[in-house]
Amino acid sequence: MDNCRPLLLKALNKENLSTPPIWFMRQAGRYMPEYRQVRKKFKNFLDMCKNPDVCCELALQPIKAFNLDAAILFSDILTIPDAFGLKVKFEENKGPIFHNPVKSIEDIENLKPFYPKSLAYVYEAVSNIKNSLPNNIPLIGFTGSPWTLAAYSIEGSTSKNFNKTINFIKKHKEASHILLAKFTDACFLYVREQVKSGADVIQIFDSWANILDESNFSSFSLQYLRSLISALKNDIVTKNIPIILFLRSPKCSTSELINTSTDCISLYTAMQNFDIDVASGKVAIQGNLDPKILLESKDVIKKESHKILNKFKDYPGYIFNLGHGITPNINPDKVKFLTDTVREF
Ligand code: 1CP
Repeated sequence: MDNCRPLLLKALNKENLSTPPIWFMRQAGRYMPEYRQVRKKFKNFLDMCKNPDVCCELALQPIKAFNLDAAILFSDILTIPDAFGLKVKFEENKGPIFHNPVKSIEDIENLKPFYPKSLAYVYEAVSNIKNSLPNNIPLIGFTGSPWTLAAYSIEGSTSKNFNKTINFIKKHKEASHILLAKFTDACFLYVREQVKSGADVIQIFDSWANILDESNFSSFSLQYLRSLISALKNDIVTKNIPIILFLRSPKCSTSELINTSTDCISLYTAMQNFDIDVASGKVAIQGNLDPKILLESKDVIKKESHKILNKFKDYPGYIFNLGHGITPNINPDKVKFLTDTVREF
């Protein structure tokens, strides 16, 4: 019976496995020709996310192509700010653009309430994908972290250093905390609906943790990650769902990350100083091959993936992944080669 339990769930349970489960952040996306075929039918990327049948097709593409150990919901983290009325658009090859970004305290006070039902298209995609997957492939649902959602919502687009956002939180501290609390509640309700619809695991993306200094990370991000994870661990629907926390180079200690009560930490490429000895037995680890290695020769891919596999060989609960998402310039053959290399190790 135990042999049938999916590898990903065993690893998240901190079991030491002879072969780690493998999946990739951004495993569905522009690097795949079959994705580009579907993508060209939609001008605005979010319109594509609002079609649950298309999301199902896209989430299954990498499973069919590479026989991975987990599927991830096809959607985006910016569905929540869109549902708050900030009107998010993605034109092809451009990042997100907010038509109503948060510009003032009044904008925060006047935000319309979050109705979880307004994202029914996401939950429908979750149940479609879940119903199409074989039983041994778990489905990962996800949300952005409250901080990362707030950063996009204030900046109104992507940015190198999010200066506008950093100035805003300095100038409007109290209102920023109100915004973060609103996003935390929304993330909780959103994740809860994804779990009700069939998500087996949840990943939280704090992709812009890196732009905060130590004290701001603690008060504007970590605090809300802790409340979100604590709410999920105390809710009847979500309490047994493993949580993976991805953060881009946060300025905090390994213990502070473990103390969020997350089940797993997904290491960003540059997080080489993460203390594995402190984490061992407390959280599972996911990651963190540099996605750029996929541009190199097969020899280099093999050498670099073996380095990571050796590093985590005896770690209790290890999931093979990249340190960030697959980029559009990657050849899918290399992704297949990497997957085979990990399985043969
Ligand atoms: O297989 C999958 O992973 C697909 C599902 C998925 C996920 C989990 C997508 C589809 N986006 C995300 C999460 C996401 N979205 C994150 C967190 C992960 C990370 O750090 O990359 C972030 C920051 C976003 C925001 C976003 N959406 C960006 C980044 C903008 C920036 O600041 O640089 C972009 C370009 C998008 C669009 C998007 N989302 C997903 C895809 C396949 C695309 C490309 C859109 C296209 O085809 O035009």
